Amino acid sequence: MPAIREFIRQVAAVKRKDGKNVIPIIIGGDHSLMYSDVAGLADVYGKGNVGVIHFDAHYDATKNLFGHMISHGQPVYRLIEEGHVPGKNFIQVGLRGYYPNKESFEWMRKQGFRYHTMAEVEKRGWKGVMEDIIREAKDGPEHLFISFDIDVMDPAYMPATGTPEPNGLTPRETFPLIRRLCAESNVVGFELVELLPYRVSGYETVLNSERIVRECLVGITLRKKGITDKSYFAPLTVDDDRE
Ligand SMILES: [Mn+2]
Repeated sequence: MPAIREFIRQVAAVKRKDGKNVIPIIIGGDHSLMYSDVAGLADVYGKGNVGVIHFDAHYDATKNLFGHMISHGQPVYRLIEEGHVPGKNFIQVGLRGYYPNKESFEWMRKQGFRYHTMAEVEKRGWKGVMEDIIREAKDGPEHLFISFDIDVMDPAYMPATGTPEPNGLTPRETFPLIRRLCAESNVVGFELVELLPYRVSGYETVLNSERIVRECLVGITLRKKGITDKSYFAPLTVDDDRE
């Protein structure tokens, strides 16, 4: 954990040619990585100066798991407890299933978390929820970290993961949101975690995981080029304005 945190700190402190910092992209590995990744970025930008958008079926804020202080179920608790990220700068997307339970939701409310469960998506529809997520991402600290646990997506698309949970996001819901978050917010780091390729033999999980990372890279590039129009599509790919 300390070695990863130090490595992230070193990478994120490097200045690019345009004067901005390098954006580390971390591919895991389980979600315990999140602790080191976010703490390393907070070492660079300052405690409380990095907000987190956390995509996950689970809330990962367990206080004590079988006596352990850190595991893939605890990074959020540790980050909050140690003050790296205030609860109000935490946005969770995709929660569902048996966890978080009532007590967990109450803890999240107390910390000031903003969260969007799949129950909310069912109630309101994806479009409205997605716009809220993007608006909230801009209503926080200047720097944003995206933590993407692949189990936020439906196991139909991401079966090779340790704790799959039915009724998740589809690619068509997820990809545009990742692209837009990376285009419209100041993303300073991105992680994709919980990929477990040997759990299910097949190609779809790595295929979709690779695309998630690529959507973020496209978003970062759009931002660099000054294209932040949310309805942006490469003109040749759409038939809207054909003469
Ligand atoms: Mn997780």
